[in-house]
Amino acid sequence: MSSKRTDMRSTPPARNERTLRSIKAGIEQMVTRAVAAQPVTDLHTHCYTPRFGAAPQPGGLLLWGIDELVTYHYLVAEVFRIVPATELPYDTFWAMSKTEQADHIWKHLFADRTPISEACRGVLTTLSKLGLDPNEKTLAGYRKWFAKQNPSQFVDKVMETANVDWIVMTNPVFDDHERGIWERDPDVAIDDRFAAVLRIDPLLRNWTLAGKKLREWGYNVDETFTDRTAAEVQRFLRHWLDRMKAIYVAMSLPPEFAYPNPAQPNADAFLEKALLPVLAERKMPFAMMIGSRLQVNPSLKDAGDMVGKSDVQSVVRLCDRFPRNKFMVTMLARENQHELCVAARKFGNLLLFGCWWFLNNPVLIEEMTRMRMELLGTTFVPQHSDARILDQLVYKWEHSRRIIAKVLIDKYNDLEASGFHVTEDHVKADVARLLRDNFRAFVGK
Ligand code: HDL
Ligand code: ZN
Repeated sequence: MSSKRTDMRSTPPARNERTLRSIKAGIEQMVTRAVAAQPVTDLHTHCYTPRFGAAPQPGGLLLWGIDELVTYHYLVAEVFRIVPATELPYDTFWAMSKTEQADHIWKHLFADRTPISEACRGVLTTLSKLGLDPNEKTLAGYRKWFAKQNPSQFVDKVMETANVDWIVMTNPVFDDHERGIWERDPDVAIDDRFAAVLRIDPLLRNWTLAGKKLREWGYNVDETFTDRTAAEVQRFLRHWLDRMKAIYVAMSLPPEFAYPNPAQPNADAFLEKALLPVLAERKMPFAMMIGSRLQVNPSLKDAGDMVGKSDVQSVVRLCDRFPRNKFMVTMLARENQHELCVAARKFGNLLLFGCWWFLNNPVLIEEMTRMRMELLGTTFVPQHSDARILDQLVYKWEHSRRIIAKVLIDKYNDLEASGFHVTEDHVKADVARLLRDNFRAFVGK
């Protein structure tokens, strides 16, 4: 038998318990260090540059500080489970000032009860990481501290604390208030800490409303999606992509989203004749965030949305029929995650991202990250913060980094058990792909 065959069949030297233990310790150290050190590009947030105006300025879009943090809509939903609307009518709560709402939430969720939910724990992590004691019974002390902060400097402080190198915004052009700011100040997003994203939900969720607005803005579109309408919608898209210098286009879509959808010919035509040709021409991704059933309880306002199971095969058909387009997809239902992972194995133009909204909880982040890594290697983006309040970047990334590190440590130990030697170079390269480079490569930045 040739020596080559003998060499090929040699097995790695048996490793004794002590060796395996020191390898495990080494891996844990390497991963923890690399994950903490790797700057994150946060590909989906609702944060804004300070030029959009900052809270508490009326109409300021950059939300930050303790009162915004404590009145985050996740916590509004949670406080109404403790003091129900039968005791505190929704309108009474909404008529309160921001500070009164925050005091109400702090009392019931943080002072009178254990703040054990993920959204509550997030506030505590943020306060601690900013150097504050999260055990206060009232917000007075925090308000004094935040009053000394300046919004733009606070952006730097939060980015440094969270180790985030780029904050990708969500810019809903059909929102009259935000569009007005863009029209008055075309350079409003000129801030190298931020990137803009053109968000256009109504074009698929409510073509009648969208068409009416487009006509008001001077775009000659019809009720049906004629070729002239397609050309005008393309002109609209190009105008705002250029004005915003957007790096991708995003939509949040209902669980019923389907492609093709014979019941909604305008929706199919919008994708086929307007959006996807423009994006293919610019090699720009289309981010579909699928599964949000809006306003199941309108009295909760932003907190009134919920989740529904979606159709992965519609994503499969889009990836298959539009091979020149790039699709970033996240789905809101836990039940969709495995089928979506398998879909990503079939299409290189599909990039899965994040543990979105109701999935952004440790138990589900761990399950999804393990599933994705075992099916996709490192070819996905494990997380985005979805931060609405700037300060949330601190906790959303502190919490997710820990879980991503935990999964990586396990997977590297599995590799070592198979005889593969994991080096620090492997770890650093993998972590960079997951937290920054996969996304930047997909948007060409
Ligand atoms: O539509 C979206 O982008 C969602 O992320 C919503 O903003 C949602 O309300 C949210 O804040 N999720 O975290
Ligand atoms: Zn969002």
